[in-house]
Amino acid sequence: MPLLENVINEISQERLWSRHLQLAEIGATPGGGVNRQALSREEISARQLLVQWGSPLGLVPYSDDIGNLFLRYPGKDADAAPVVTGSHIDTQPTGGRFDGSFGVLAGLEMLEAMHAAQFKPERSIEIVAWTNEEGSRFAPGMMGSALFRGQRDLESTLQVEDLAGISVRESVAAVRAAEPDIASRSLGFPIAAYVEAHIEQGPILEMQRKIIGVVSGIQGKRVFRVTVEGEENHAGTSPRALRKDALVASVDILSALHALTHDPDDTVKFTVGFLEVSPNAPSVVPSLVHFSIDLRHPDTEILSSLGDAIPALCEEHRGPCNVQIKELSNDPSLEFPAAIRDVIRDVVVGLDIAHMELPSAAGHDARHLHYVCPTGMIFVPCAGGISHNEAESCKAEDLFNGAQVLAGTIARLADQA
Ligand code: HGY
Ligand code: MN
Ligand code: MN
Repeated sequence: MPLLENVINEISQERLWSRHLQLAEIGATPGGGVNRQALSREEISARQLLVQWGSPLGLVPYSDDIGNLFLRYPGKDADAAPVVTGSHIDTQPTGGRFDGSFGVLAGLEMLEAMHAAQFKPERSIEIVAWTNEEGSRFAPGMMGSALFRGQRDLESTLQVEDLAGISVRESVAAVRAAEPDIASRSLGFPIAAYVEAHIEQGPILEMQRKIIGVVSGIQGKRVFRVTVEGEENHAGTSPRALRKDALVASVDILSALHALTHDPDDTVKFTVGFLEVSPNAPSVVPSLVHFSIDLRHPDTEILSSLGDAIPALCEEHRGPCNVQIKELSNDPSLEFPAAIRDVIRDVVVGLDIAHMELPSAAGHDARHLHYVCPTGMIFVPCAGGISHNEAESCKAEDLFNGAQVLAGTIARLADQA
């Protein structure tokens, strides 16, 4: 039996499933989901578990200045640029057990199978857990992969703080201090190819009764933070005509933004997921409101024109308050190269698994790796397309099929000189 088939046949559905459940214990929420924030104590424990699982396979762990975690499976040619796969292990506060985790655990399962089959590819293979993909504790998300690509500046990123005033710098230092045996490596290195396995986080595969998605690309996304500044005053005595009510102004601004971004075919995705009112006291006129804007569209031109209209609209509806808008990220739509999509599709056809090609409406670290090396993604279904929700769920056999396709794809790419 050819070595590649050996590898595929060594993939274990039970081991892959049980590792998802074990990893999900770290940061488990009472509602059955996971809250494992970027660079948190929970993520430190999750990293230690991954390194522990990789140790019997001889995987060598590395980390870099932003805390990206890599586990290296040596190939025949130590100097050749490696093939990399992975995703993230940080989650949303009410996250699920599979978003991100599947991509890292499928990569680990692939290396278990390669080790069992004594498969030693030309190129080394590395699995990666990128730092802060979700962007819920520190904004914006995808910090680790954006820095790896060189799209963000390390110093300014390290200064970003969470709501408790803890900086990325302090948090990365705490993570690295907790893992003295993990060697440091510089930020960024040549990669031959990157393939990320992920749950779809949408309903299409399930509706079309397909198991594997060959991902065609990722829609564009712009992230803003808006601050509306008014004046605190007494709720009983201050005349409304003289008030500088930051919440009233924010409501006007948000109504205008919803009108701007409403479209009949529901392609524009506009979300205000975070809103903070200060001093947030029932009898005080709000003086300060912070809110987030997450804007997405598959057409980069439309994304540009809608995003560019936001500052003027905020200005127009601010009333007697001041408003500041800060854009944190602006990433265009992208299409993955056919060369990678063709390899994934060949492997899926060879395994005779029901598949289809589809775009990703969700963002992924693969978006940044796309500018570093030939990149692609493999999707598996999740129930009802539900994600960023504790109820997120998948079938063990779908994860198993996804891991098999990933193993076949990475093995092919890593064996190319
Ligand atoms: O927001 C996203 O698209 C990703 O799931 N973090
Ligand atoms: Mn994800
Ligand atoms: Mn996510």
